[in-house]
Amino acid sequence: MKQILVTRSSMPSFEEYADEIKELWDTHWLTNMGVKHKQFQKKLCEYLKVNNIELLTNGHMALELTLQAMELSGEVITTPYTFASTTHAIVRNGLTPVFCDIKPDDYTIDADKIEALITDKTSAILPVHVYGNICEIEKIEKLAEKYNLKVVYDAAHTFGETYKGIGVGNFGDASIFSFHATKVFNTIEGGAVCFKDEKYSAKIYDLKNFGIHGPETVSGIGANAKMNEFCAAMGLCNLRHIDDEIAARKKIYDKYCELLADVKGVCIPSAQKDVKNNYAYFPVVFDEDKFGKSRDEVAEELLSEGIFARKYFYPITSAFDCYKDRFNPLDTPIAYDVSKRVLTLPIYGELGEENAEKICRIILK
Ligand code: T4K
Repeated sequence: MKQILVTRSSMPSFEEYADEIKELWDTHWLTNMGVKHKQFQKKLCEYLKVNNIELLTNGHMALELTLQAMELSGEVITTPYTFASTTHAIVRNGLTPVFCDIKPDDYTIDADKIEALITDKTSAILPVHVYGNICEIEKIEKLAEKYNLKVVYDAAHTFGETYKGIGVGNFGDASIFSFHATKVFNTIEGGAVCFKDEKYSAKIYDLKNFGIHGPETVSGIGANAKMNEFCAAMGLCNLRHIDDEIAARKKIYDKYCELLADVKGVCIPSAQKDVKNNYAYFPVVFDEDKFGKSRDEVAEELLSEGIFARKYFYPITSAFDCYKDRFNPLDTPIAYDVSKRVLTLPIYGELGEENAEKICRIILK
């Protein structure tokens, strides 16, 4: 039986990639901010409509080192409805995540519930543009101004998106992106961060390159989180095809919407106002009482037909084993509830509308 996975890395042709990396065999310059890194950085700034971008080894290190660069302390308000990385980045910086609930319509942080969680220990808000849904930027900005808090967006899912025509990397004090193999846009592994204040670009550069300032000068206590030339080359290739990939994803997304809209007990995404979408994920939330089957039953049925839908994001991070006895998942009842009912359906450019139809047929059966 042919398997369909939740996503499939988009790749250029072998020849295109081989052509892109050919010069590395002449120069033998494979990493440490080489030519491909520089070219890719410049091209990304243009595509993402941002003034600055630092490239890193992956999205997680971009986030973890950004929090470190901002010298945050105490508590960070965030949501548990996300991938492990968001919460781990906070905890691994010695900070305490304070979990705010999400909105039931787009699963992003409920900005109206943030203020009640702010204490004299709060230093930042870390909202997640989950599935590519943009958070309530204006409300969050107002709160940050009022309480003098930093805002770091986990924009791992929002490559290429705009809000009111502005590149999503421009919001908050920083926004981090993931270029992992499973993302709309990939550099095999990779990540990046954009800052409002460019002074942080120098800080993150130190943190990703041992704090080295010259062959005999080390003035910062940095780690190693540089993007290498092969990943940057993959980025240069994939960037040439990104608009086609997003357009192909839109067709799948529209097909799912067409076939699953108006089905009782099935909640599908709705378009956000003023947002240019990248169609990163297609989350479906099942109401067992109305639909007649639970999320888990639907997932099993799909699996029996070789279709690997995924339960992103179940469990919520506050329910992880590693955080047992530390957080209470019931503090965020909406996130907890949605996580038990959500299934993200396969979506990627090469999936094809006929496969999307097949997936819907199985669900509706
Ligand atoms: N913040 C958020 C909100 C995130 O979602 C993520 C990552 C991060 C931060 C951190 O960014 P990175 O440090 O990862 O750059 C995957 C990804 O590994 C992860 O990047 C992503 N979020 C998360 C949502 O999904 P898994 O453990 O579910 O991946 P895996 O290996 O099960 O792969 C899923 C499917 O993707 C496979 O069934 C097939 C396909 N696939 C996978 C790989 C590895 C490919 O087509 N090619 C591949 O090379 O975490």
